[in-house]
Amino acid sequence: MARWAIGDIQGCFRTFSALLDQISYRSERDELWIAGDLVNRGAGSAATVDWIRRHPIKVVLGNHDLHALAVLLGQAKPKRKDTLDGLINHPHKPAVIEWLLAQPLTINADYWMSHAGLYPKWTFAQASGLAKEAQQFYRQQPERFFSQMYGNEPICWQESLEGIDRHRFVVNALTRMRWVDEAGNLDMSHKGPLNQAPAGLQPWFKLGDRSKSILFGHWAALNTPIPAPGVLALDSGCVWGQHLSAFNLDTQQWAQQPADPKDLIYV
Ligand SMILES: [Mn+2]
Repeated sequence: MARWAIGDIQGCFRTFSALLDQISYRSERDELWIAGDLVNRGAGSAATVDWIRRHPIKVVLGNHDLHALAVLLGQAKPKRKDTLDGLINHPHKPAVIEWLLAQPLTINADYWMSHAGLYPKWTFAQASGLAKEAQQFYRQQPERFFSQMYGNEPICWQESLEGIDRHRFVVNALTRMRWVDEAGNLDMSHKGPLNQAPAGLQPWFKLGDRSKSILFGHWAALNTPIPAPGVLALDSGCVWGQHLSAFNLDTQQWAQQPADPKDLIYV
């Protein structure tokens, strides 16, 4: 039995399949964790979702998956570079929506995983509790949540936050965060590499709870698999023509599959 974690697939289904072959993944034997952004920008969003929802995978949702939900629920228009048509016209669209809504935003086990990482002011348990609260809210009132999900405010956590503002902050921190200032304010405008730190900001993983190792994706420009001790960066820029990575949770080995050109639309 092996346990592998894979980063941002973003619809690169051919590359994903080749990576599973490379690591000899067998669903009846092995465990697979996927760090979100299953869909969008690559050619095979629907194929990726269809394969994952037929297998026993530990998935967390990323910002692109939540955007896909907003579009599928009619609460957002597709953006120019979106590759969500296969999901929008999916013959089992209601089942796809139901499956996406049922996937968590964090996994809290011997490793902790979310798409963007751990907000420095939260413990692992607190972050996972807030994630469940947000998910419960958007499962119960999907139209209300997804029509108001977009936006960067509030930029800092306060326990007193309520309603949509509270859940928007939680979702932003878990799926879009990169740079944070000393006070815990999120900056959503910079995406660059570590050596281009914006003034007054540091990457989220310089601070915070390290009682277990963290798996995350979302930040392809980091270009380094272990940017801090116990912090495992799984997004190696597949959809931008680089690699899809898998990390073995037990042996700490990495496997990399070069992006299949047939998956790529914007390269
Ligand atoms: Mn992302």
